[in-house]
Amino acid sequence: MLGPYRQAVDELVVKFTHIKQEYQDARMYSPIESVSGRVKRISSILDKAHRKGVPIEQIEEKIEDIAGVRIICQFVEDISTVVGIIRGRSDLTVKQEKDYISKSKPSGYRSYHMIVYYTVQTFGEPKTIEAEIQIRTLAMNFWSTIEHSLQYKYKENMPDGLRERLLRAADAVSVLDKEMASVRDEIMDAQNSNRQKANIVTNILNNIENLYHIANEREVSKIQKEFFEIYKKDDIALLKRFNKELDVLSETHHAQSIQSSAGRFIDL
Ligand code: 0O2
Repeated sequence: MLGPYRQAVDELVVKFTHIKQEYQDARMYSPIESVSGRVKRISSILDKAHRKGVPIEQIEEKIEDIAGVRIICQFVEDISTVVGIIRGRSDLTVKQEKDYISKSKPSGYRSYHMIVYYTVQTFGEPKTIEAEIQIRTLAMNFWSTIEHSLQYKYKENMPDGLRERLLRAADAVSVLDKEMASVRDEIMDAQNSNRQKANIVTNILNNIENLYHIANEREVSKIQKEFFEIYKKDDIALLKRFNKELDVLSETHHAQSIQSSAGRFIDL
């Protein structure tokens, strides 16, 4: 029974991870920080069915989170972007949304859940299954991971004192998310300029490596020294200018090497 659920989780994790990759390739901030998935263990499925009074033959119909995917975002604002992405996908049909962020659960749990229909192509025929997608921030995830393991330890008998401390911690998580949201632009600027710097440096190093194949070795090692000097200054504008100059130099050397090999061809 679990085969199609495993396939669905694997496929959905790949698909959402690729969305993050697409944002990165476009050099844009990704609302998705990380993606993970799991198929519920048989013992947990049976526990849940028992808890909810679901007969075995109705498990697939009534237990919506046999396949579970978790999407972690940096900021609360990113969650609605991810929800929009999921609503707009043609390979998913949203069955239900549960917003435990606007209104947290009595335990203090906060997260946005979407129950979706997803079709997998199995060996025999296509099979449409339900999957639960949990979308939450890094901070919400920290809280719920800890609280989940305590729930597991204490089952229904969590001591009152611990429960209260967890509720206070949930409030602190909420404050932390609000604080982070207020400095989101600053953080995103810092992340963007780090990413931009890393891209420029990669470009420069690629150019230097290529020049070693087509230009004079002494000239290239001079360029390399110059790059280290500029790099030490940690000035993105200088790096950008240097990168542009190298682009032009590489183009010129490349054109010269094409011309000379064409010349050799005509000589032959
Ligand atoms: P596991 O071990 O994570 O799989 P409902 O009838 O809709 O109220 P249901 O079907 O349990 O109840 O749905 P709900 O409430 O959306 O919860 C689904 C999953 O959300 C849970 O799965 C948990 O993963 C997570 N979750 C819900 N409430 C809490 C909470 O108070 N604390 C933590 N840490 N996680 C929570 P399972 O099957 O309970 O557990």
